[in-house]
Amino acid sequence: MAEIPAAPFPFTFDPKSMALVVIDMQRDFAEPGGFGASLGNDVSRVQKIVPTVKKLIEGFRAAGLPVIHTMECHRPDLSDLPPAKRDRGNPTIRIGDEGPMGRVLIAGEPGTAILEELAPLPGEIVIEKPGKGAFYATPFGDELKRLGAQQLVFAGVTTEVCVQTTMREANDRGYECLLAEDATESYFPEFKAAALAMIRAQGAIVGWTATTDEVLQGIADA
Ligand code: TIU
Repeated sequence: MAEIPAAPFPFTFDPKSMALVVIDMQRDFAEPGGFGASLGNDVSRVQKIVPTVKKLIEGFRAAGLPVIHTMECHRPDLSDLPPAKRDRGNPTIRIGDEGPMGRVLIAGEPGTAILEELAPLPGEIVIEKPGKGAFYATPFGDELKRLGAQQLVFAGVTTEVCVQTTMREANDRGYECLLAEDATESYFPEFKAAALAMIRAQGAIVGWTATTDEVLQGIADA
């Protein structure tokens, strides 16, 4: 078994069962005029982690390890969008409405796409998910089983919403989860700090955290 110097204690892994999961690095969360901005958020915070996420993705690819991408999005007919989700809060534009980058969070629209710098390569798994967690109403769990993945490294946005929800879902299903702390971001710095702390509290109750360089070094040494 190989090791990454993580918190709250080293994360041991078998390279044969390791995969990277990049959560929702979509234009809708990172660019003005998208869903994240419609909720009143400063999306420039998400832009800042793009080079680090890219480095992590490229490290996994170079090591021949799987990279899985997720996208929060809905069908054009909104059949997978509960009214409770669409009608929540007071956004400037709602999911499904026409915005500056096409219909907000709708599959196939320009704003829903993964950022060009982080685009999936042909053959990489892309999971379209209607919820915050990646397991709900998707083939994510089946794809992980098909890959034989047991240890998952997470990156993406936002730390306390889709990343944390997916990590908790994965943890309950028996996966060991490590969050790359500099390759994830929140619109709220205090929420990111709290999410990292609660993930690794109580002896890694949800999982581990480490920097991108620590993850990549651990993989290189394996
Ligand atoms: N991907 C994800 O986290 N979806 C969100 O809606 N996040 C917010 O923080 N709003």
